[in-house]
Amino acid sequence: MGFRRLRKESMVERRLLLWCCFLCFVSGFFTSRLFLQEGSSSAGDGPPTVLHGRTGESKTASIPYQVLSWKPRAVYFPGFATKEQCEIITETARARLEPSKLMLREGETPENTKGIRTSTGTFLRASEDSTGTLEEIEQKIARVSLIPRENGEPFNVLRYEIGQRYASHYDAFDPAEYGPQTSSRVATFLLYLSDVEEGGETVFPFENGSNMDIGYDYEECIGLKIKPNRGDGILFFSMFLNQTIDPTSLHGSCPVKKGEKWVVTKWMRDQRQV
Ligand SMILES: O=C(O)CCC(=O)C(=O)O
Repeated sequence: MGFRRLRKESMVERRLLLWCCFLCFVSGFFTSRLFLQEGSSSAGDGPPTVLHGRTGESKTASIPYQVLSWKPRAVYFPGFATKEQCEIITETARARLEPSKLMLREGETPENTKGIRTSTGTFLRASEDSTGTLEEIEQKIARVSLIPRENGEPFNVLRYEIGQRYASHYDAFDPAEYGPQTSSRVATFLLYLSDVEEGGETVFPFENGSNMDIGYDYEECIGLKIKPNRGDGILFFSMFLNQTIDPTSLHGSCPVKKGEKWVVTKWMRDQRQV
């Protein structure tokens, strides 16, 4: 009797175990299907998306771009900001403009470098703009560059009036010329806040290695020239992937001949800035 009872009990236990395994399998199967359906929206209207990480985005984005050059690595973004966003940035900066400054090498003074950078400008943090526009632009720059927002310097809004310019220069500061640096500017995003009737192009004189062996005069506007167009942006890298300065990233702003140029610069460094 006792033996029979024992056998019956162990059969019940085995069945229970089998049921548990079956239920685990079925619930696992359906849960994974549910996740996969969430991640892949091919059944919906928009383009298909994939599962994303905690810091990723749940939707695909269409941000048009054109590679301008590989030497330096430079990309153009048409329609990066709206007309209204450009106006908000310009008006926030207008009352605060001061003569633009330069980082000085040893032996350089504000007097003997006069004329290199003749624009006026101001620095603005995204938090200083209550409309949230700078915040939106900063986020979008981080998304297209994949450089975290924390690595960006405050925005530098610049106004160039007729005849004003920025002679060709590097954004990355070579420690051999500028002394030890705690971090380096690796990339720059320029957002044009206005059109310019004539002149005012951003210029890359050494694009693809051109003009490097002619004793180039840093004030000359030759090479790859980009005409400012309100709302459009350019991203370029001043450093190679091995963290040395890309000599072809030399760039400047040609003098404005007709009209006025407004642009906002976001320099991005290899170390967090905040
Ligand atoms: O105004 C431009 O187009 C270029 C500005 C620039 O070179 C800079 O701010 O470093």
